[in-house]
Amino acid sequence: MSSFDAYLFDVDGTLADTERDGHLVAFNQAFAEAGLSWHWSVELYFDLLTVTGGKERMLHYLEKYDPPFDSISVDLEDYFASIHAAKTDHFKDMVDNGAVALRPGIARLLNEARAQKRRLAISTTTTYSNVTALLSNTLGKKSLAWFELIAAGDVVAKKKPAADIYHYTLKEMGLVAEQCLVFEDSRNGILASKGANLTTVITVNDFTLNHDFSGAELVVSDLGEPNSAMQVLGGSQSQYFADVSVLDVATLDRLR
Ligand code: XBP
Ligand code: MG
Repeated sequence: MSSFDAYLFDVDGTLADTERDGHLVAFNQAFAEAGLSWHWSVELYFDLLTVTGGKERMLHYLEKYDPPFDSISVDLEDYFASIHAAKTDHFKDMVDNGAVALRPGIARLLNEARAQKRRLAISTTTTYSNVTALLSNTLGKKSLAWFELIAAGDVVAKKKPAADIYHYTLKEMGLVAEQCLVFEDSRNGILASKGANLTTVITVNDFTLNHDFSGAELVVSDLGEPNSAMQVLGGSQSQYFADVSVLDVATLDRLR
């Protein structure tokens, strides 16, 4: 059987459930500090997450919800960039204080993949420093070197659902699509990965459970741990995983 040469990981919702207890809290802290009366609820954030990228999400909120805003005269791009920088600091502080844990099976699979010489990369919309904070605080600083590439945030012009971040990752690593397996958690994520013709495993979470994952080869609850089986929820190749309770390097190669 052939095997995947590289695993490409999304971050938010895939490596960790960062949104509700991380990004959302950080956005609200940054709004309050900036003197804005904005406060995003979990329900509202669920809707706002359809737009990827924190700066883009704030602009979308302003345009769609018309919230109180008396800074009309400011350059919106600069203004949101400064709020976003403060939000990023808050997010990193939370991660540094252990507010976010890796999802089931992530550390296990990363270790197995390294032991079996699979190449690893991150392909994400989130800000670069959020990724390094998350990895350092969950897997240790040394884990940054496990990833050949951390492709993040504004490194590409168009964020997910555009496929740019995956095209960028393939080009930087000298890979073709057939060699890679992607891990994503959302509709925007699979649109991006499939836009680059990449085989994709979806691990759902509370925010994305009901998303349309058409095109995914495998949709699961999580990667599973020996003491906590994952559930297969769908995907075009799901029939090959009926006997599987933990996704590891060997079982994932069934997708190749
Ligand atoms: C993640 C995002 C990010 C995060 C917040 O999407 O869209 O915007 O919500 O991080 P994906 P930033 O998981 O598909 O990569 O504020 O740094 O953008
Ligand atoms: Mg995601």
